Amino acid sequence: MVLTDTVVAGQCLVAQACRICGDPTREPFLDLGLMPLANDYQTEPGAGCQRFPLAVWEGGKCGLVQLTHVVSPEVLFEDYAYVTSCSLPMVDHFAGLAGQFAVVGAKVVDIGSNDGTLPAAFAALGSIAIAIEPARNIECKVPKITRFLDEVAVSEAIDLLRGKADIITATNVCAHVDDLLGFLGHVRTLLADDGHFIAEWPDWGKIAAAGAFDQIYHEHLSYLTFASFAHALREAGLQAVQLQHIPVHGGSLRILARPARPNEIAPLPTYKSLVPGFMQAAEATMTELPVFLESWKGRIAAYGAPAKATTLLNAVKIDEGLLPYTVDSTPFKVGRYIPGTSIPIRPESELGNPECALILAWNFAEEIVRKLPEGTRGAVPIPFPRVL
Ligand code: DWN
Repeated sequence: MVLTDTVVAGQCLVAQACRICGDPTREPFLDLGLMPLANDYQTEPGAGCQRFPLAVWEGGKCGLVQLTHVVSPEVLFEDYAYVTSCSLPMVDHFAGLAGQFAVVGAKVVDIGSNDGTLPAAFAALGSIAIAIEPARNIECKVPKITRFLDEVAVSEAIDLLRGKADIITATNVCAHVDDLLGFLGHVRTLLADDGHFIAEWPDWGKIAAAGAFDQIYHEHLSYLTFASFAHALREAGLQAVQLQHIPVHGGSLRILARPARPNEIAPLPTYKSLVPGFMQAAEATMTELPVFLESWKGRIAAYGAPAKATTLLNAVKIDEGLLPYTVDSTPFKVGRYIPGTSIPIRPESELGNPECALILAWNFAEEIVRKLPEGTRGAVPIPFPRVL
């Protein structure tokens, strides 16, 4: 538990200060009210699901955009619906990442590994790769420590690898961690002095530019930029040495960092608020989406049941009247409903031939458009609802 949080309803805490710079909490710039958990797929239409406050505020010093409330990670991640390898573009993406950094014989630890697609790619290139992942329901392709990253996981990893890690990867996990400085401290402890840490996350810069309010859900506690993450790294004794902009998940950042040298204090990047632009784009989409769907009523279905669709559809109150069904490649999701709605999830083979398919997994629109049958146009809700 982070000292800045106070218990509200047992499974949800209220943040009292910025988890990176300690700045006191401020008024949220966007409050979506009580929202379902993004991966809480129900077996009954419109079944009552747990709802928690979902609102975002922007810190002063480091400018970190973050949620006002923190839902317990045990509730969110120990029984998890998302499976990396159900998105083939992610399998290719992680093969590319391993291809760029793998070294034969290197000790690699992947944190928040889901089904182990990334460490398996490192192992395929001769590295010795293990995973640290809390989900108990997802089978992992490499040896796995089933825990959140903590002291015990660090010592178990060092035992398993017979030494510290040469490479630590954390993709789409740093935004999900409440005690981010503690997390990075464990990374520093687990990392060899000449080791490297690679982190990836959806870039708040891209989210803001696209008005992608659907990326706001309870799993995403922080909306990181290079500036706020560099601030956190420094607090943990790590130094960024490389920054890459990568296209995955609507535009992400990849940082390569190493242990900071004694007395090494690199200047922190400056930060300009992106909130006004974000709000303008998000509100435009929130207004247009029901109009767009009304214009395609009876001729449109959806494609994908990503976590982000839960925020998109609940925030704009879209239900099966406008989107009669969606399809998804994840076996666990098929036969269930998008949380908080009565929109059923069918297998991809049952898309049929609607005149238009709204691609809710818009970050994979390019790949999914190629899968659409003759006569079905592809459309995306973000940035701004439009036919492709
Ligand atoms: O941060 C997170 C990211 C990494 O993954 C997690 N908090 C949760 C999850 O977010 P998401 O569910 O919004 O991620 P995706 O990767 O955008 O989800 C894509 C969805 O689309 C999956 O359910 C699989 C599905 N899909 C499909 O049905 N056919 C994807 C592709 C590429 C396809 O061809």
